[in-house]
Amino acid sequence: AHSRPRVLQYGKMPLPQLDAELAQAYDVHILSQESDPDRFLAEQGAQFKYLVTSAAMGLPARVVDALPELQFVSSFGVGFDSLDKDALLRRGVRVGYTPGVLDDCVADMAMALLLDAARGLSASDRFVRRGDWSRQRFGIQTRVSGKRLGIFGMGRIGSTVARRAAGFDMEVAYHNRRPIEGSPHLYLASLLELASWSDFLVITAAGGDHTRHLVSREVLDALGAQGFLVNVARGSVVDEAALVEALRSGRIAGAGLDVFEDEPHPHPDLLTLDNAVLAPHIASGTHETRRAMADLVLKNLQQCIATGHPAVEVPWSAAR
Ligand code: 8YV
Repeated sequence: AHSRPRVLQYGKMPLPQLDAELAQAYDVHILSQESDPDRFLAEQGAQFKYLVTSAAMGLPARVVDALPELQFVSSFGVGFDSLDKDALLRRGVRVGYTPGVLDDCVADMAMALLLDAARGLSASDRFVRRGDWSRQRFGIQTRVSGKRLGIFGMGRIGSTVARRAAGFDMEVAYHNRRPIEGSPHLYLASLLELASWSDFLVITAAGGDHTRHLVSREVLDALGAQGFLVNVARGSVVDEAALVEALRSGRIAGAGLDVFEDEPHPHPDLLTLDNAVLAPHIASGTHETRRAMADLVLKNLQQCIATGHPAVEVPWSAAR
């Protein structure tokens, strides 16, 4: 009988249906569901050429090192900062991921957080539910339309946010490692300059060592007391303790956050701040987008098994 390829799944996928589809097509072992994952790796690690994971779960060097025959990783997500690049490169493992298909939904979420933070939507919902409406007035909020939107990280998602902003008659500027050729938007050479210029600063830059804590106390002070921060990228890009201080003391006006330094554990003080809108990393979490991401995870895996290379692979994997 034709035997299905063995696939090691690092843990449950961000779309439950995908777990079922993987189990249908492959001989899948879910590492996180083994009673003793370390022992399982030690005993059976050599039997796996293919591994499936997600940006949320990542892939530590320890696991890569326990899989001597590993050839290919198919990861669910556009971010690959949680996958151990050095371990994978050293071993020549090719890595597929899912860029492009989530740009619209992540950009929609950036606008939702921006509008919510500026207009106090979540705070107003709490106000109505508490019964405060009949007792007091809701505070006056901040206009969005026509304001300045700064984008840190002008990639696929950043430029999709810029298109959304045009519908709100917003002026757009950006900071990026380098200026984007042909971009109609103002390029500012530093994040500090961008923050000073912006009414709203939206983070759509990749995570990882290069961007760690770039949104610092200094950058937040440049954004200023009338300014709002929106982060739909990675919590690691922002110094979360500095952000809490800036929100608490009113050195910035508010924030809309889908990502945090230590998920699923936002800084505890964020939970008490009424000028922060908090979401549990759901920007890509629509039926349509998670389905498209799942399809790309399956396609990358299938194509790699058939041809030796994934349909879409991370830059450092493809560059070899
Ligand atoms: C995922 C993400 O939902 O794509 C990414 O990089 O962060 C999100 O879209 C999540 O990480 C699950 O992998």
